[in-house]
Amino acid sequence: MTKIDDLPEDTGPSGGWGSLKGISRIFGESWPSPDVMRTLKRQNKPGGFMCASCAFPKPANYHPFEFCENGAKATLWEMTSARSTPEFWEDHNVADLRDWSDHALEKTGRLTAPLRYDPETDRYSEVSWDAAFAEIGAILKTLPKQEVVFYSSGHAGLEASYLWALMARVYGNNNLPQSSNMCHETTSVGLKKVIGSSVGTVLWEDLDATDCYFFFGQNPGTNSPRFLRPLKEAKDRGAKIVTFNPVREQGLVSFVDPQNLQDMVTGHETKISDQYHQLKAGSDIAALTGLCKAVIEADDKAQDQGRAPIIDWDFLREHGHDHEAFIAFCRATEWPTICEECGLSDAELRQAAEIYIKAKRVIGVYGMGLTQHAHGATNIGMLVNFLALRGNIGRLGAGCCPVRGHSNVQGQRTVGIAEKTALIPMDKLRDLFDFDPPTEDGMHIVTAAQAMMEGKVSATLCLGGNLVRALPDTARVETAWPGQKLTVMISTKLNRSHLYPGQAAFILPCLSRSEVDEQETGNQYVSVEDSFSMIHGSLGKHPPASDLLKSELAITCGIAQAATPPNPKLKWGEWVKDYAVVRNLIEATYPDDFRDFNARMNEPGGFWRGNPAHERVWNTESGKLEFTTPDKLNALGFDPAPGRFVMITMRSNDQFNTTVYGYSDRFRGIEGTRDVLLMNKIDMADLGLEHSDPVVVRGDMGDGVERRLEGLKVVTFDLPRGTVGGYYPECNVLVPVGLHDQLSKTPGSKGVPVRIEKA
Ligand SMILES: Nc1nc2c(c(=O)[nH]1)N[C@H]1C(S)=C(S)[C@@H](COP(=O)(O)OP(=O)(O)OC[C@H]3O[C@@H](n4cnc5c(=O)[nH]c(N)nc54)[C@H](O)[C@@H]3O)O[C@H]1N2
Ligand SMILES: Nc1nc2c(c(=O)[nH]1)N[C@H]1C(S)=C(S)[C@@H](COP(=O)(O)OP(=O)(O)OC[C@H]3O[C@@H](n4cnc5c(=O)[nH]c(N)nc54)[C@H](O)[C@@H]3O)O[C@H]1N2
Ligand SMILES: [Mo]
Repeated sequence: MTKIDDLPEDTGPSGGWGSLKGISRIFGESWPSPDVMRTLKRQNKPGGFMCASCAFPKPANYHPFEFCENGAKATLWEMTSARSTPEFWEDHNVADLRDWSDHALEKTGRLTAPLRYDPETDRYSEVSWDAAFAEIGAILKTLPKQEVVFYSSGHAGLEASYLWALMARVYGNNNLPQSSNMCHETTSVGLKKVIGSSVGTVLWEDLDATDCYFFFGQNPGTNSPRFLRPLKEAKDRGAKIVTFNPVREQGLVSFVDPQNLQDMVTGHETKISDQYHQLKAGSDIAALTGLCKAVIEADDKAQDQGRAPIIDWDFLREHGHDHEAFIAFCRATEWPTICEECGLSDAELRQAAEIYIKAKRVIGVYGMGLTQHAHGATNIGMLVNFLALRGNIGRLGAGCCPVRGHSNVQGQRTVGIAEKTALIPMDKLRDLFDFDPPTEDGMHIVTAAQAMMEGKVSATLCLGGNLVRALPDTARVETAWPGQKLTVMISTKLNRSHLYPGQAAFILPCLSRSEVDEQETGNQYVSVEDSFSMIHGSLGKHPPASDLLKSELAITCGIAQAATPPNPKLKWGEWVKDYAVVRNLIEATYPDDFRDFNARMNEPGGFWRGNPAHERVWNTESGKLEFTTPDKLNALGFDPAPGRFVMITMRSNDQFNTTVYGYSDRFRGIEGTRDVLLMNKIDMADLGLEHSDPVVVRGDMGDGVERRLEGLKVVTFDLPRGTVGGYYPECNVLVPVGLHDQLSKTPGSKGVPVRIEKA
């Protein structure tokens, strides 16, 4: 069934009955085990388990159902009754499975037993845990230490993640890339540079107090649906919302709260965005320059007329650094130049600035639309400039709000998953564990992918994730990945990364967060950190999918024990028995962040680990908030050229990253397929294309690498001219690994140069 030939005009509000239908479809497809409702009720509440989907914060005053459409989908998907057992491999081999879709692979169900790859038969077969650990350890001992990579996707709890990072350092390197290297690394580096904090400055109390949101490139309806309720509450009290996004995302247009019976029955929709500005992909620097220019002009006028200033000059004098240069840049940049770059008129930008000027407390929200660009860090710097002009940072109801991805992606960085030695208290580790931590910086995910393509990575161990599929340049990664001596994937479900085994390859199945993690001292809590830097305990109560599953922490300790020399201070075997002991180690390593960790982790809403920028203390080079003066008006890594389009790679409402729940992107009206290229109708006419024509998309980076994607159908879509859209991960084959943010190396997945031809 494909609806692409017949696009509905109105796809309905976000939330509402559509979201319940979305949940019930997954329920029907994955046949979760019976006590799923009890598990869902415990989701995101103290004493319950913390959603394994996104990192949106969990409130202290929780609701009866503190989960959203996509959080429920994630839980149902994980609690499926389907099992991917070793017997599955009697009927399938690796080569055949490469023709399966990502959806079909994961739909085989939860992995039940450790598996080892057999090159003779091209199949995986069951192996005992002891044999797997012993063999992995033996191989690791023979490899050049600098050539081994320890990747983590942001799922695993703080305890396992802390030990994962410790294992890498005891083994002998800092090669600890993480999924955030592909998403909010721009924040970790770029936001840190300008405000001295690598995380957002906003808390729940700010959401409750704000009277204005500016959204840049973040899609709450799909990626953080629990955000929709605070947005609705803000609208109910008269707050304004302004959105900058090339795509009209339904969650930012209107919302019906599925947990509000009255709204559901009456179909009462809340209009979310007061203004929606569909700028060209990659042109936020221009739009923000325009917004700031309008604020500066309004300030000039106010001062001329003897009114109170519009700009918060006191804030700039006390806290700003280099704002003079930035203001001069805005004055010198002419409106026509700004408008041509972003595709918006000066009237539109002035109207948006008007809302900003009238608001007392503004929150700037951003996501991948700012971070995944060649000049993503400049995008973030520009958003901070804009907020700072009226002192909208470090006070109630205002601030900078990056919305993070995986449920514990931020927390993993907090407890030591980082390739940069400067970020780690190495002396503490030395004192606590009596070893010499490696002193050289390790590999970032982009450096690791490039090294792998040059044959310089011997082994990759993955704590979760689906790296082969998530990385840019899929075709090149698929060629390079099997050249490794060893690949180890700690996973819950089968995915494409398992189908490119190294010379020795293991799939190690782990418990999911909703499941009981029974150890010698009982069922173990794990903990996570959300986007607002709140730490929460999480306890699974659902029976494990298989008796053979181990926790991520137990697997980490099993590998560490086999791969590293004995050391009485490194009690891998003991730590598995009681995770509270590991939390004490985390507290000993990071005492400021984790004071009284064990005692406080079940406080409602979690405990806050603090953020100096929230208190207007700027740990930057100048000790002040650093203004960014851009050297160009777009964030792209290439110049315009005739026939060249900018592709954004997008998420549907029916996926979590590479996990494809189904083929219903209902907010965008695309049903039954993901093989589409979304395009403006005038651009289509220029290329002689008609709706639903097959097209070939070619990479246009000009770096000598041939990149090509066939099998897409073009769909007429409401996008600015010059911007086209396709789904991630399918379009990753077109994303050059060398196209990344200058400062943080985050891949430029929202600004990919392509050419389009009729197939
Ligand atoms: N259900 C679900 N939830 C998820 C995920 C998921 O896949 N599914 N993924 C999780 C992860 S790991 C992450 S990092 C987050 C990602 O969540 P988001 O940050 O929301 O990421 P995307 O949906 O990739 O892109 C966000 C928006 O950027 C817009 N955009 C693209 N290019 C530009 C641009 O140049 N400028 C502007 N202003 N906007 C642009 C896109 O149209 C899109 O609406 O969500 C997390 N939550
Ligand atoms: N073109 C393009 N590329 C992108 C992006 C984009 O927007 N465009 N987004 C990027 C972003 S933001 C991110 S974060 C990365 C995501 O990259 P990854 O984090 O590597 O990928 P995921 O799809 O989240 O990983 C899914 C797999 O994780 C495993 N899994 C699920 N739950 C658990 C668990 O509890 N424990 C363990 N151990 N394993 C589990 C399952 O086996 C599942 O198949 O992709 C990046 N790649
Ligand atoms: Mo992410």
